[in-house]
Amino acid sequence: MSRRQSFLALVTALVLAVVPQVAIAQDTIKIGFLPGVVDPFYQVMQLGVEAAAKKLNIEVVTQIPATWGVEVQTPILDALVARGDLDYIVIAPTDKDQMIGPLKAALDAGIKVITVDTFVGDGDYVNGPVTFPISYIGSDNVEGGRIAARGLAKAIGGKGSVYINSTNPNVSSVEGRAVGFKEVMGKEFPDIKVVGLDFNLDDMNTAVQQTTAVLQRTPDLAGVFGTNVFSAQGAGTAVINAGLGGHVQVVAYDATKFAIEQLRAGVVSLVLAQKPFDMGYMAVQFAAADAAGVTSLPRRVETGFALIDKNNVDDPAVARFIYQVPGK
Ligand code: T6T
Repeated sequence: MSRRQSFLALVTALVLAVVPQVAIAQDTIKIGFLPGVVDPFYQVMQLGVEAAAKKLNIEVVTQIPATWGVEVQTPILDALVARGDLDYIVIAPTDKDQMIGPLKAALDAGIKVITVDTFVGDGDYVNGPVTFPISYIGSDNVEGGRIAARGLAKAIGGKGSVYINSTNPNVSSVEGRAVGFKEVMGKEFPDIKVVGLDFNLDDMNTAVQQTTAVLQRTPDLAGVFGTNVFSAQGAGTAVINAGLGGHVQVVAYDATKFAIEQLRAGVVSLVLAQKPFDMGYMAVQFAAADAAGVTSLPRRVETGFALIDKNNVDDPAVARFIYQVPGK
């Protein structure tokens, strides 16, 4: 081999060694993560997103709205789309109808959509009215509402008046929870009456005021279902302020520190922990798999619950699902 031939052979070998890395770099995707609001549930979801992104070497741009609502989430989504460098959006839509248009615009701009925690349309991305998102990854919230109803019915001995404090209408997650709760109370517990459902617009102070008013006008109130972090915290606080802890039972969706403290104090009888870490982690994995050409990703993934009561709260297998954010 001449010196020139050996030089060319060396250059070719070097190029071949470098090419695979170039190919990987070109395949890299960038994801926008847009949850519903700043709260412990979505903060844990963010941990899942970041863990998967680190593992898969994917860049994520996270934007968390300060308050809940279409009017806050839409401009943030539009700005993420306008960046022009995102391939996927992982989003918890804050309204099942009003977020369809803004998400369709993202898709038209070339950004694929994965919904976590909440969905658009009816959540059936195969046969439903909205089919463009890759997948819905989240809780089966109607089933969660049923579980909450059975838990509350047990805690109050199967009779009395109960009340639901929720956040906003037209949000798939909390709407499903109230539907499942009322369904079970109506079908399985003839001696329990659901006396009301209020929307606190994701504001804990409003939830306190609403629950306080219901406690005052319903002397036989036996239980309250708080359908999310702010609702359950507000409901629990109102019960404590009225000196009715242990008399009026609270079932709390979302395993916050507050809910667990009140479980230990006997104010809350059941906590439904969702799996936000799993939702975030899987959403990033799904984006990576879709980008790699996987075509059979499930269009709906139910992540399940951990049900926490005073008997199992110290069991590490259950306690690991309490929402824990380092430094918070
Ligand atoms: O309950 C969660 C979430 O599942 C829901 O969609 C909105 O509220 C929370 O983020 C809790 O604040």
